[in-house]
Amino acid sequence: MASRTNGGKAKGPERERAATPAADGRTGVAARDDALAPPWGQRGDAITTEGGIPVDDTDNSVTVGPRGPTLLQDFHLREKIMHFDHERIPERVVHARGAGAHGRFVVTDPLDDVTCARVLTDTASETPVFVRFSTVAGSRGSLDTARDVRGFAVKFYTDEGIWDLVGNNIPVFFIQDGIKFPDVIHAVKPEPDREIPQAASAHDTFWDFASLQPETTHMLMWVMSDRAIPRSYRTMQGFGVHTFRLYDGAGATTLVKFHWTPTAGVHSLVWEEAQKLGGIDPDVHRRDLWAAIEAGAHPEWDLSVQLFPDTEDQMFEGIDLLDPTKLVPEEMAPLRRVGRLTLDRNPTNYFAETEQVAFCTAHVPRGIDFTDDPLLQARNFSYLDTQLTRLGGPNFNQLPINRPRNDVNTNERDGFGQQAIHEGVAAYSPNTVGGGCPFHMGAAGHRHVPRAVSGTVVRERPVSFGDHYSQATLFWNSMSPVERDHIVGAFSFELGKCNSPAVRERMLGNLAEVDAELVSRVADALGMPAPEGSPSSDAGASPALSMLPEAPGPVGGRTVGVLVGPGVDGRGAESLRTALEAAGMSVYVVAPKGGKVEARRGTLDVDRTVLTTDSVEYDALVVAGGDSAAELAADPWTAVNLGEAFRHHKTIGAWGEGSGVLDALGLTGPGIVTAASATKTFAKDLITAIGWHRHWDRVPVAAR
Ligand code: HDE
Repeated sequence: MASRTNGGKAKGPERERAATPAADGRTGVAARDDALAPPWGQRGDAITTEGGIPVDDTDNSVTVGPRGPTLLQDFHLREKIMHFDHERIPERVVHARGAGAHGRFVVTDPLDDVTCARVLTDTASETPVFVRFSTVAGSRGSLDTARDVRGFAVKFYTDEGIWDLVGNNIPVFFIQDGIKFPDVIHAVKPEPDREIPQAASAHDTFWDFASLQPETTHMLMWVMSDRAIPRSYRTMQGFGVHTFRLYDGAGATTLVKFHWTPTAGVHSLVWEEAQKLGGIDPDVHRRDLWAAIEAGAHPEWDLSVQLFPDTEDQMFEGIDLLDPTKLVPEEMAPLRRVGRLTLDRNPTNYFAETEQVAFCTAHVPRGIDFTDDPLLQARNFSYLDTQLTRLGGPNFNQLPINRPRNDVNTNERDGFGQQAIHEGVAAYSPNTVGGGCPFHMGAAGHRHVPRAVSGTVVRERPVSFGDHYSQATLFWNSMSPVERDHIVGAFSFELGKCNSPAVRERMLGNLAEVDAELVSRVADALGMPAPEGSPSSDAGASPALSMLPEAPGPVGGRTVGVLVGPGVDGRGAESLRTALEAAGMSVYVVAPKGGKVEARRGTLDVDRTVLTTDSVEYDALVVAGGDSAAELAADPWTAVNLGEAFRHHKTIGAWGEGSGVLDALGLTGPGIVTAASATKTFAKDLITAIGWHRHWDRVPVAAR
């Protein structure tokens, strides 16, 4: 392979960057795939112009005398500045803020009874994937922790062509018809006169729209729940949202919904924590994904499907499968596992891969087809169209990250940014001068399933899309008390930020149709009367919708801060680090000052100081034993941060003298783990406690 001088990553102070050396010996990035990222743009050791002319000096412009005017003949200066001036492309209209990673998908339980798509049936091969997670409303530089839906877009490079499953972390959507998408997005984006607020739905225009468009109500319940403030991209579910259609080799069809289930469990932040974290580490989700992959804690999801008979009315048990504001409870249509997605390689270059990746719902391989869901139909147009502006022309599929891995042979030619040098003269079908190529694949290619469709051309919603509240009630009914507290808190926050009393009043009217307790608690927080509604009394509940774990989950990729000071039991801290790291966690020693801290015996390396970190960056805090405990107890930082971790229901641990710090602060109850010394049992108890994610039964009051 050609030599590269600056393709590697510099070692930085951050642990995630100093992690596992990659296969090619560089730190931080695994060997890149030359098929996807050809190295031709960075070949040779010497600096050249874009035209390959070696350049004498890139630090000084050509001038008349060292202090004189700059000459136009300096082609290197002009090219360098011209290129710089055009380094940015338009950010995505929605989902501008994101993070991506490479990985693979393996079929474990073939779906060959319902589809001929090899990506869902072939257990012998592994499909390369690129996944991009995102927020929706914020701009590219906005914070990761905004209350928002998260995008979960998967590009499968199958050997039958690209499959893009462009989903979200919430199984339903705000609107039923794609024609409403510009409206909902204009409403949630910053208000256009002053362009605020950034990456926030807590403002009048969003709630004005939402209150007038009751089909948003079910989705609003999800967005006001903790689902909209995930702990990590690794701990989110993903959903294809729409109902798709599968077909087998004989043309028999089945309707399907796609689900991603993370093996790390489904976990979120609490709102106060999300707000603080957005300031302390606005890149937290990006960093977390990157660091987990570098550390070898490869994020994983199971792909499952819900299958439904493809009946003429495309309904299932009274639920209109074409309505994207509805889900089908797992209790009614159980998940059937198909395979496992593993993300194991970080991008080499953010722009080339994560920014330029172009997903398109209309990219489906043979065996997968669409339904008439009007939101999906509009998306099939939009994702192709948007790239013309964003990626500058019709050849965006030729960008390395978007290229299929299988052979491509089209009659499309030319256009901006054409990379291919097509041969021959017959860019048309049928032809004889090209030997008839490219020839038709017939039934061996993708085909839209033949279906009889008839009707009157209308511009109207189907009656079966008319129920906007019963599944919102189902969601509320399925929540545990703490999850309900958080939903009430979120509605109270968001509507509390609306200036218009009429908007708040209308929204309360909608919530009254969901649940009487919900509306009375939100109205109470707003200091407004609660309207009466007539919520569905038989909406039922779906326990699968609750996020509360039934048992401690995996702790790989979790973070623990160990609070230390001079005189700390350094050996204890080291042995705790070893045990927690063996379980896949990252341990950070936090001290009043940087460098090394004097330990009881020897010294201990400090990772972060009280000036550079905060409890919100950790899943658990542990107070170290040793003589440092007295000093820690007297430090206001300790009290504030332990109090915060306690309020956020996190695991808190202490050993030896460290336990006295917790006693002095009155921190007792579930999720508080103490021991005389930092033994293996102490580490094991901490791991179990962290596996619960949060200890909701700690305090009776709702954590904000
Ligand atoms: Fe998107 N959406 N969307 N969307 N969407 C885009 O495509 C659009 C919808 C989703 O990481 C854009 O390439 C319309 C539902 C994700 O690159 C754009 C409608 C769902 C991503 C677009 C919808 C999504 C996008 C912006 C209504 C969940 C990020 C740039 C008909 C199932 C993909 C781009 C990535 C991105 C349009 C509705 C998810 C403008 C018109 C429903 C995850 O084309």
